[in-house]
Amino acid sequence: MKKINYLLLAFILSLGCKPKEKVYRVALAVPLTGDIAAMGQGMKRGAQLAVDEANLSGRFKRKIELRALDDRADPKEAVNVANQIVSDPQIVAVIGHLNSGCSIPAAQVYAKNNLLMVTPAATNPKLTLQQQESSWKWIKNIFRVNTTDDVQGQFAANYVLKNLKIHTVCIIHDKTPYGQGLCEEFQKAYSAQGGEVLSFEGISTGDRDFKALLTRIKSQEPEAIYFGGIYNEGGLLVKQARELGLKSHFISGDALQTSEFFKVAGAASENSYITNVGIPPERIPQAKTFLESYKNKYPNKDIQPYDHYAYEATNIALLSLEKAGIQAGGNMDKTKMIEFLRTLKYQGVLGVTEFDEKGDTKNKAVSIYLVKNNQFVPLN
Ligand code: ABU
Repeated sequence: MKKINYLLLAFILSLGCKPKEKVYRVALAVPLTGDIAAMGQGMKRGAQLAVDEANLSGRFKRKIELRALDDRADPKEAVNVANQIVSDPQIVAVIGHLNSGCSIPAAQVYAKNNLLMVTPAATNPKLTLQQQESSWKWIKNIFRVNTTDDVQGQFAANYVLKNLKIHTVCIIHDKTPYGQGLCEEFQKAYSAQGGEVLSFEGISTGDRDFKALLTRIKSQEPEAIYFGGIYNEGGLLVKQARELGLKSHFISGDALQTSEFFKVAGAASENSYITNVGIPPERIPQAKTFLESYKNKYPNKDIQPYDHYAYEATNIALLSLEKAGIQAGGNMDKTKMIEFLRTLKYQGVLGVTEFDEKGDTKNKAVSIYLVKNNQFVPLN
């Protein structure tokens, strides 16, 4: 009896000592809980699809794993998450973060550890500009597959003035690097072209009652409200504006191009103008295949604004691993992965991606949509 127990113990111990399977891991750092989790969860689905396809293709001798971490859209938590990521030796690259306010500080942690960062959503120009500064002592590891808010803000200002013939606006932003940054770019371009900005005010993320602000704005009679921020506050703003009888057009940016905006705003979302970076995916042949695969894998999920960006960023990181990162014995060379992307020309679901000297995509396309019956109808 005793001998059987020893054998059993030896067997259990041998299980515990079994060498761990070697894998290549891609990290995804986005909000997976909290107010904007819908967008982070969508990005996780996009990245997972890319990882699953890579495993099915048989291109890699080791399994690829996605490790998704929740930064809760909080810059401090993003740095904590970044430190967890760089302490995992099997991680080959990080995809993220969603928020510019998280991406900017987290990028330094990755740079100090030579880790490739491919950003699929953060639009504030400072993210990549910081690695051009003389104070940046580390490798230039940041690449971004989406264009930036200077481009998006200028596009919106131009469209609002020239196409919509709107000559007065009140601007509201959410005081984040994204929302405020986008509004500053819009304001600069709009004023430079002769548009009149009647007011420029900040709200806080998490605020729910905007009636006092909107009542003030109503008395200014702007032809439009331009909002820089995310769908929760944007949805509530337009809903409460309509409840107050404010008829001004409502115009905003990429973080409102989600069905979550319709859920928050209800019927008040109708006729809103929303810009997003990039070309509508339906118009890109490679994206059609992605959209079909996404629908097959996640039949009950609405695609969120950055899911195809997360898919593309993950594919680009995996390509750099395959072509430059894997050395003899399967070990990784993280610096070679970063260097590889400097000369990349990639045809994917976003069209052609090539990176400029800052690490930003050269694809500067911006689209504008009109909301009709809970659909985003492209206008350009
Ligand atoms: N691009 C909009 C949402 C993410 C950001 O903070 O940039």
